[in-house]
Amino acid sequence: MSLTDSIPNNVDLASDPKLLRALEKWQPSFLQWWRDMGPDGFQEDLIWLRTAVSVDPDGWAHYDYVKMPDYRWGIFLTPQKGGGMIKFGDQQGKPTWDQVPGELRGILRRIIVTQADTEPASVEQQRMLGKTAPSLYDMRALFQVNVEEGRHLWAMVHLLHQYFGKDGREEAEGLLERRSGDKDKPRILSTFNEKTEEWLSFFMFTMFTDRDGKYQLASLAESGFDPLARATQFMLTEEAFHLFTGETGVDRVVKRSCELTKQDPNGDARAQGGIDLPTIQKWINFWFSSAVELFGGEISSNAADYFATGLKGRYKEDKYADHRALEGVYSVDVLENGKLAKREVALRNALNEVLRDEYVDDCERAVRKWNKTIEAAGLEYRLALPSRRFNRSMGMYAGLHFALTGEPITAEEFEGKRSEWLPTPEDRAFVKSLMVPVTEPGKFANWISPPAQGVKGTPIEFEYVKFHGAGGDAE
Ligand code: BYC
Ligand code: FE
Ligand code: FE
Repeated sequence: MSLTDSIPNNVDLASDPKLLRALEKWQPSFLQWWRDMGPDGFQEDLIWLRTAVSVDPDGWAHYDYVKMPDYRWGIFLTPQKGGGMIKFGDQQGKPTWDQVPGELRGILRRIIVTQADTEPASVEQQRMLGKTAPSLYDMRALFQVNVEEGRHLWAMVHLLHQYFGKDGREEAEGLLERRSGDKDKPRILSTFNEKTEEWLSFFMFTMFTDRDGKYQLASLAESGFDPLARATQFMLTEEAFHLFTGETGVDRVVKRSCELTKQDPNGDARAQGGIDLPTIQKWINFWFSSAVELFGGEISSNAADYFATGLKGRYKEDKYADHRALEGVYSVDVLENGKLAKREVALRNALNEVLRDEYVDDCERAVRKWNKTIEAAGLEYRLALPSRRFNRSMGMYAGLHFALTGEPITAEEFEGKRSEWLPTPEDRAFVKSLMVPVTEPGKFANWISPPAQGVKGTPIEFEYVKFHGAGGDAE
């Protein structure tokens, strides 16, 4: 099968033999990486997956059983929007670029590589989870997320190959060589080197880390480099499902936790084989604080450059009145002599923080929903996001210590509270001990509630995964 057949695309690959050859050369390395570092096991099983087949909002995806290595990872750019004008920064109003402007080559490559690197990293982080899926519904969700992160890698590699020549091809190789958590060749951003060994972490990751992806992609979808804007815009259509998986996944764990708490004579969900609410809170503290790092430093000249040059905008740039952002100031909380104080920063240097604000609001919204679930169960407990200053190791709060509420505290105070605020080795071992696979259609592990409904109109009992050798048509 030729590459144009095996890769659905709307970038007219067939008419660009040089690009086609470059991608054809990269494809076997990708497949080898998928076999080595993608889901462990399940590669011969039939998974009911969504595949992107076009950019038509009403029919962009096709659902069917597919073996993961046969998944058709396609390349799609959404149709151009915004009238071909750069929307923001110093070049506002000038035509968008179809080619990389020479002077922006280095920084653009860096942005694309940073984005690209997260995609395979997340697949590596999640590679063992299939073995302990709490249901077929959840197993399918995991693999859906994994193949789509693979497609996001393809989307970025296409840009590297088409627009960055030899450098781009080398970067594309590098993306398959780094490994999440590896001492010598780790993934670029910190969170993507954390372990996700159990499903509570998977749901936290898709809730909090994929949500960083949403805000970063949306900012890149404003880019004056037109192919990047259109590639990231299409990635966002798939991203919605990843976020749904995380947000509803946590909600289902919360719901079940409440049921088990009420059922236990001592109100102890753990005694009933579930995850208690305080443990869920610790996971939130860990994963939220890890994900907020991904927005970069609070005061960042890199962010100012990305914006000034027209490469990376704000979330929904259209909603702002001033697209140059030269005038405003932003007030950042800094620590001075042990006390929090406000410091005014030129807006352009605070754009990482502006984006982080949008993200934090969105996370707050989800926490309110989870709390509604607890309230409906009649329990008093409430979940909360920690302060964005809590447990940071990048940016200006790194090396300092803050309580969950954001108050400055000493290193000793922090250490004294660590086991109350963050997952302990015992907590992790306990959560892992609950991870027993459930593979009977329609059945769910004890620690999680079923979802409200099945995927795309299917019943919850639908056979989302047909195991190889399980008989008949699974072959
Ligand atoms: N870990 O000015 P600063 C997704 C570095 S998630 C390690 O503060 P800047 C997905 C930084 O590179 C979305 N290093 O920050 C989710 C710089 O290095 P140099 C991913 C970090 O440059 C789930 C230095 O610290 N997309 O799609 O504004 C599953 C100080 O730089 C970190 C993007 O990231 C960190 N957390 O960087 C699958 C979009 N943070 O210059 C997928 C592209 C900062 O000192 N990236 N550094 O060597 C960017 O726009 C920017 O690079 C950042 C912020 C947002 C990461
Ligand atoms: Fe992605
Ligand atoms: Fe994602």
